Amino acid sequence: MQERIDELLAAARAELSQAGSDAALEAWRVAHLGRRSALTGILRSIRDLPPDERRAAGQAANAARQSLEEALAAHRDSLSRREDESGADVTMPGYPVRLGRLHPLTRTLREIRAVLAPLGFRAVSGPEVEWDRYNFELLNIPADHPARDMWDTFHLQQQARPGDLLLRTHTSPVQARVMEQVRPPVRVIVPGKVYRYENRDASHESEFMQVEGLAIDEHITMADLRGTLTHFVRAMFGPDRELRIRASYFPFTEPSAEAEMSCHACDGGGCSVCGGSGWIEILGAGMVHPTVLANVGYDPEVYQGFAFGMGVERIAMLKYGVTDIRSFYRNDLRFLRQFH
Ligand code: FA5
Repeated sequence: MQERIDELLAAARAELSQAGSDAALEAWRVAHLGRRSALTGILRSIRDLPPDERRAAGQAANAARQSLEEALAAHRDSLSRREDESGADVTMPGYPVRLGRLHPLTRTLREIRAVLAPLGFRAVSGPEVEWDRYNFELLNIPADHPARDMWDTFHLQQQARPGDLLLRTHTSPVQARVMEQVRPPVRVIVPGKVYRYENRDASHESEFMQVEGLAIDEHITMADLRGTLTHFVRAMFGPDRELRIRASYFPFTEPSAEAEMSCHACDGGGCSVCGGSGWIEILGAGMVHPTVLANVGYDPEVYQGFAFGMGVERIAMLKYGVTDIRSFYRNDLRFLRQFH
């Protein structure tokens, strides 16, 4: 009996400490001291006990009742004192607290990292203000190479020269930085901001994010690239996605490829998301060019590898059905609140 009473007391006290208004106090009183409360039930059942137990049980239950009544009075008193001291009505409901959420690009970036990390890709970073040497030269794009036109560059000096500083136009310069520092095997991803002197439109930003991937070892082939990217699109967009690799051109890869996945909106049948083709381009990739390997001191006869570079906003647009890339950077809460 005493045990049951102790339990009731503990529960009632815990509840009382949460009561912050007159209404809550009254509800508590009815629940714990009212006619239908457990304690009143115990008091009533005492007459059914054997005579020699009645006295002790009666005393215990009455003492419990009294202690709860005192606790109630004390709590009521402290509530009204709190109100007096601050001059505020502490029983007034508070302002609702709005929970913050992760930005859709942060979520996409985290998801990309989470898909690639188990394959052994470690995330590294590099500078956004970069030397021409890393952004272009070491990547097999010497000065005056026509491929420089593929990246409209913000130069930090008047004229583009090999020793000049610029805002990196892609995350690929970090390939060279990593390879200069470590010996193979290499397996890294590089998430980061990149900048291009471009007109902004629904699918182009002048400041956006990329994730670069790089894997170098002794026996890496196109099949490894294909396997990695197939795993990536299935993990990001569902197990039914197919990967298609088409020939492309980047000066720092040979062969170069454009990876496309079967459209996740129509399953490859053709719709407005994929422009009717059933395929969506998701990234540029290829086998690292032997010249790039030699530039960083790797022997291209011994080591090979693959690299890829994707646009994070473009992946997020596909994932969330966003039709204008600029929405990500407008800070419009009506847009941002859609992403739970
Ligand atoms: C590159 O930047 C290469 N560095 C990618 C690469 C890495 C190829 C490693 C081979 C090996 P590209 O310019 O195509 O390639 O850009 C890669 C991705 O960035 C595009 O597929 C696209 O998703 C995204 N992207 C490019 N330009 C913009 C832009 N203006 N706004 C938003 N995203 C863009």
